Amino acid sequence: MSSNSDVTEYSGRRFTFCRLCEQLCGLEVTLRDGQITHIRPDREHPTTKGLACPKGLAAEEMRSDPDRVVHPLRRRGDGKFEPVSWETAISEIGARLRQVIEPHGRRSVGMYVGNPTAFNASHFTVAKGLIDALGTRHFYTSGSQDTNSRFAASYFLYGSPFTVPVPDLPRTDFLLMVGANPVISHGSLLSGGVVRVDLSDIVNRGGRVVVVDPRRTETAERFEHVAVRPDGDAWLLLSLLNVIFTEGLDDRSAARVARGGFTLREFAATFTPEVAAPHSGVSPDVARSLARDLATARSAAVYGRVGACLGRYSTLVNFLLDALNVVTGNIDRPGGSIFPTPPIDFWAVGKKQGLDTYGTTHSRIGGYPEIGGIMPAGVIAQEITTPGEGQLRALIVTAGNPALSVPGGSGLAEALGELDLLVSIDFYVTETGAMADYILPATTFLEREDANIFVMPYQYRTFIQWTDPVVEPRGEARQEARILQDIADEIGIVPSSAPAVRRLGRFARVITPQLMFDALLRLGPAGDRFGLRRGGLSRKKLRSRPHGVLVSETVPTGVLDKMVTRPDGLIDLAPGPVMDEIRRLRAEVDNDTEGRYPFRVFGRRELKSLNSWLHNSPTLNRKGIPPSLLMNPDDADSLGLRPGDQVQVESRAGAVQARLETTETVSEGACVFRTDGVTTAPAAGVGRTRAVARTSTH
Ligand SMILES: Nc1nc2c(c(=O)[nH]1)N[C@H]1C(S)=C(S)[C@@H](COP(=O)(O)OP(=O)(O)OC[C@H]3O[C@@H](n4cnc5c(=O)[nH]c(N)nc54)[C@H](O)[C@@H]3O)O[C@H]1N2
Ligand SMILES: Nc1nc2c(c(=O)[nH]1)N[C@H]1C(S)=C(S)[C@@H](COP(=O)(O)OP(=O)(O)OC[C@H]3O[C@@H](n4cnc5c(=O)[nH]c(N)nc54)[C@H](O)[C@@H]3O)O[C@H]1N2
Ligand code: SF4
Ligand SMILES: [Mo]
Repeated sequence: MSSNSDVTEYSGRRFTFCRLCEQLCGLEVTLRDGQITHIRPDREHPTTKGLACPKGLAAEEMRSDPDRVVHPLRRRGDGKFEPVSWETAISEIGARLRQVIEPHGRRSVGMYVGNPTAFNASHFTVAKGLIDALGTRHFYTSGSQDTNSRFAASYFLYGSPFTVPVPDLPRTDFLLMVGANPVISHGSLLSGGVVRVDLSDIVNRGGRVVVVDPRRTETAERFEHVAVRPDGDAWLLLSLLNVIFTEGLDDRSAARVARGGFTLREFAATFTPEVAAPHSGVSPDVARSLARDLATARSAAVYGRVGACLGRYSTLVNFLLDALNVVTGNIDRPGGSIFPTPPIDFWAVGKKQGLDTYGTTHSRIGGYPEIGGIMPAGVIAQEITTPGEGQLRALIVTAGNPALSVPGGSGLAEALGELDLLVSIDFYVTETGAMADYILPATTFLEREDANIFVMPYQYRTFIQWTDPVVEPRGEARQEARILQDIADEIGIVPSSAPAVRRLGRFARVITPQLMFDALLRLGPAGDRFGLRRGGLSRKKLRSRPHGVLVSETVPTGVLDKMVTRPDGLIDLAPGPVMDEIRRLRAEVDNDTEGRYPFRVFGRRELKSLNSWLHNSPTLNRKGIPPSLLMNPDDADSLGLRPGDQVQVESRAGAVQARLETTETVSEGACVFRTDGVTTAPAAGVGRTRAVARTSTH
């Protein structure tokens, strides 16, 4: 075994981890003369123990893909791209940024930071640093599409958007899982092992896993399924609270950690299972026994993910998930919902720097509150096209494909064309990159060092792994932190969120990401305190343990006082804006069922694709699979449609065509897009859709 220090001409094995999704599977990479010949799951990896999925194992295909961008590209007058040197690209981008900034100010520059930054610590840190140094409001991330409502709920509950509980999978007796499909997704805001295996272990120990989803998903199929109407979760969760309160099943000790319980009880009073059923699609009997089982389980955890973060009440839904954890006495307790305190607590650092904000500014368009400095990506198009002070004129997109991934993508793609400058940092010419003035080639995860920093706050086992690069970057690919640093240099700013670091000017570059990592680790809870604590960790020590270090099988509890940053130190179970959402829900007259758009549509993931990308690998090859729409056979019958029909799906946002598949796994009134290989599908959100009209038959 060796640490992966020397990457050229090496023959032998190297250990690293996949950075495509949050499971972060350990990989064993075999090289001959510096070339990768095999990738296998790492059998000695402490948390993933020799398991991985086809995506990670195909990482070399992605790396050596002939379509990959490996040199900086510049758009020519005729619209085609030509290779240019890094020097030219960076200095021209700098000049064009200055041309925008001089007349219009730094606030006319923005960034969109995509999903893969969650697996690249230095990348996100420098990107956020660049935004903070510019002082611009135009900071957008893929969080708009999948997580920001979770963060908002945390802000209202705990005082900080960064305080997010994680279900204690290794110890829980009862897991209620809302809108998540970890058998395919491998878990999100949930990491620390092979999630599928840890879920099965709950059942093997005699516990239960209940999946609330409008589709009988691969996860629901394996465990217990409660079919909910899409966007009906708030009704269901309120009815669970109703039963728990009226039957006196709530844990009285909750009052010690939370305020507002009485108000919440009053709000829940009208949401009896009978009242909720038509909206949630869950029968009163099922809701009642679910509430009782949840409240009386020895330990229980309520967890929700992307399905809980979509729809019209997503902040409320995320709030209710935790409210259930609190009133059943399961917050911050073994087997309940817990707050990891990882070896490097990135969020704690962010909190110290005052970055865990909500509503300190609002978007120019729509007046939406920022969360952690992030604005909703749905406004980007209008921010570009609407003249005025602070109009968005130059955008750097890094590791993202907003033209496909953001709701209303086609309008956004058009608006991107109006920018004075668009830069895409990516290793493909994506739908977004196709509109760019420059495409700058990034490294793949096999070509860069890293640690599991951003996933750590969501780990139910305390685990840390450092990896060096496994191979040299292809062509001229560079790491994003360096690319963004170089661009920042050109416009004379220091890309850091810390004002003290910005004051160092160019000297700030001596504080490398590696140095920062080492310092944060050594001073953190598992660190060696620079020699003061024997057996503690440092970067050097991690490099000598290439499979990573399992610091502890379980996460310590009893940390709530550190996590709640509200002034009175109590969790708020009745925050005003969230209670207003309950009023809005109650007042809602659900016209849509009878109206123009009777169906509710959402997306579906496939094992072998990843959001809008990863369609290029021959083994994963999902190209050529026609877009399809899944629907309950009864719904299809009532519309006179048959499987295989080409159908048109319309919503307020637009229309797409797809081939119809019918399946009992989809609840009535719901329809599901397979989003893989589909370039025209709407974002995987809950939308409204009109009667599906047949456009041709088979
Ligand atoms: N149609 C559709 N829309 C979706 C989703 C979907 O499944 N389908 N999923 C939703 C969800 S949950 C999310 S999180 C968002 C994601 O939204 P985005 O992050 O905007 O989109 P991704 O498809 O994840 O695109 C990632 C891009 O980064 C590139 N990339 C991959 N690795 C790296 C890297 O290491 N460095 C750099 N610089 N680039 C890299 C890929 O080539 C790809 O172009 O999309 C949401 N919208
Ligand atoms: N293979 C693969 N793995 C991935 C990804 C991928 O594209 N492919 N993407 C990665 C990313 S970026 C993320 S964020 C994670 C997501 O991880 P998960 O959240 O675990 O996965 P999703 O497939 O988004 O699951 C959302 C579920 O919500 C359901 N749903 C839709 N609407 C509703 C609703 O109104 N109520 C309820 N209760 N459920 C609803 C959907 O049917 C779906 O099963 O996966 C990651 N892993
Ligand atoms: S993409 Fe597959 S191999 Fe990579 S971390 Fe996720 S589950 Fe593991
Ligand atoms: Mo996501």
